[in-house]
Amino acid sequence: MNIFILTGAGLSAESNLGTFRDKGDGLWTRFDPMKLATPGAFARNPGEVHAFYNMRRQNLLAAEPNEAHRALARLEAGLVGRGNFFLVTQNIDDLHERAGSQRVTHMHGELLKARCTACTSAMPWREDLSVNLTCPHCGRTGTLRPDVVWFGEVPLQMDAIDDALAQSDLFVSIGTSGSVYPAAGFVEQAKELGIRAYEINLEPSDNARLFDEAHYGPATQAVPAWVEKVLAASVRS
Ligand code: BJW
Repeated sequence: MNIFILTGAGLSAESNLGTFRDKGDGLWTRFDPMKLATPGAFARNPGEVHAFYNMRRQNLLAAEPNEAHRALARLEAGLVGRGNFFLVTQNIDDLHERAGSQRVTHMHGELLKARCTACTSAMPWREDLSVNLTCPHCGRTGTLRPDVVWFGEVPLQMDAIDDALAQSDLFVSIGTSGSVYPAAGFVEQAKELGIRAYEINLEPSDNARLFDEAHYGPATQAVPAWVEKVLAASVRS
């Protein structure tokens, strides 16, 4: 069995990192993404964008992976030699890695990395960013930005993602509203290729009608339960 998994903010919600669009406390219900998550916003007001990502980086450094992250790491380990496992996340946190996942594709980048807009070097970064910093690679000042993918930018590793999806037997979408492309289009791609699609989310996503099967509930309960079923079936087969 070749499994392709897409994760979103709902997976890390129970690690206290919040989501983008949940009513009330979603980041994009409190902050305007057009002022914080576009290249134009960064060009116009880098200080405000840095403050937003500095706050989120500090929250991330205080957060811990949850049972859903740990279950996906167990699944990856349990499927070694039994099939391909491809995990792509829209999340910019490092909770999959800290839970033990070995191979994670971060299509929207990583909050614990900075990138220089002048020389394009990317580097690990755990401190606050500001316009006063100098790039350690090229020596220019004011050019460092969070290494994340904003609206209007092309998500990372799309060729590898498309290849892995095409080779899978099962597409599983976990904790994502299905409202941001190209990730929101993966389920349609899967269906066109005849691949079964399964959704795990707190509530039906924008694309819920496209999935063959779904389980609605908190990720920390729904994901471990599903993983145990898959691992048990893989041992029998
Ligand atoms: C739980 C739970 C619990 C809660 N347990 N579940 C049409 C077609 C194609 C593109 C476009 C289009 N129209 C517009 C576009 C462009 C745009 C786009 O999609 N806009 C939409 C608003 C319509 N897309 C882009 O600009 C992208 N680039 C692009 O398309 O380039 C062109 C190109 C593509 C491919 C090849 C070649 C060219 C870039 C998108 C970048 C998105 N960036 C952000 C910010 C990243 C940095 C940061 O974190 O600040 O990424 S926006 C934000 O949304 C973030 C997320 O990764 C992304 C998705 O959010 P997610 O994860 O789904 O979170 P939520 O909050 O929406 O949903 C959470 C879900 O969890 C909910 O359903 C809850 O119910 C659930 N939940 N608690 C389980 N405990």
